[in-house]
Amino acid sequence: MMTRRWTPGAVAAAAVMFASAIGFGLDPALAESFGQSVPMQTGLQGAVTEVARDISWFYDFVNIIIIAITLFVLGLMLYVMWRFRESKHPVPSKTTHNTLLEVAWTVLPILILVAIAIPSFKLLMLQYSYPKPDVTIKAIGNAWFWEHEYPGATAEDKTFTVTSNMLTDEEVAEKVKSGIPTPRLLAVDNEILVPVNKVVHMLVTSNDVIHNWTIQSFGSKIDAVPGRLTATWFRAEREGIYYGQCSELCGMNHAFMPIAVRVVKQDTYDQWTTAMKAGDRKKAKEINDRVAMEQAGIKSVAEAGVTR
Ligand SMILES: [Cu+2]
Repeated sequence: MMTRRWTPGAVAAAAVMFASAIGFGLDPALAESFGQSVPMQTGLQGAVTEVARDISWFYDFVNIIIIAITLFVLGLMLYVMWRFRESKHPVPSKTTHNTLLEVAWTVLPILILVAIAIPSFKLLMLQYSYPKPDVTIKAIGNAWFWEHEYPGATAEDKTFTVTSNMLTDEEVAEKVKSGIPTPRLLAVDNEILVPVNKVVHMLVTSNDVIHNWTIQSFGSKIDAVPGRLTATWFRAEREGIYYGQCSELCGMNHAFMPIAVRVVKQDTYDQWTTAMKAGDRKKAKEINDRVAMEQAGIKSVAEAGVTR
């Protein structure tokens, strides 16, 4: 015999669905999830670019429409089941056509789709608008790590490359001990730095298979295709560390090739690029560690107890 009792699993699933339905954008604690997700998060990560803000708005807007339609259809079905039940309504109506109703259920969905299409195309135009860049970086996907090339304009203005590999659990533990927030599976050995409030063009390609360069808080996501150059842009308005992950299933270690972008003040960025161009990786690392500690609210190296 079939039982119709709610199992604990079904109750939990329903609770999660309900929480997701009402949870987006409402919990102020979740608004702080910039650059990475937090436990129990239901919406998108905090937006720090115009594109990401528009994506968040569009996500909420479409969700509201979806929930409204679902509730409307559910209500209609429950009403019909109750109103036309056999005991109350034994002789069914033979009505087959209703012009007004048919026009309504054709026109109304068209209007809803147009209401979705207008902001959707506006967002698409913004994503592909590519304002004049202040900084251009080339991201190269590899199985399974990212390289970021900062192209120099002249012979003196040297090109340099940052190779980022994910930190191991031991390396994460060591860095956490020094006080710098270091998330597992996201933190890398060499972060890339970009200046705050500046337009960055990210040219994206791959050395082997298709990867995808993504930073959710920037609203950036673009495929890295071998033999081709794709591009995304962002203008980060808030300093801090922003993580992303390869978002195209690329093979065995797909889950272990994170991207870490640190948004810093222009002068910090200039110091860092000068050190990198001079080939002084040690100094560049010190600048990177110092800004990481500052952004984590740690005053000095001594306070953090960083050992090198
Ligand atoms: Cu990949």
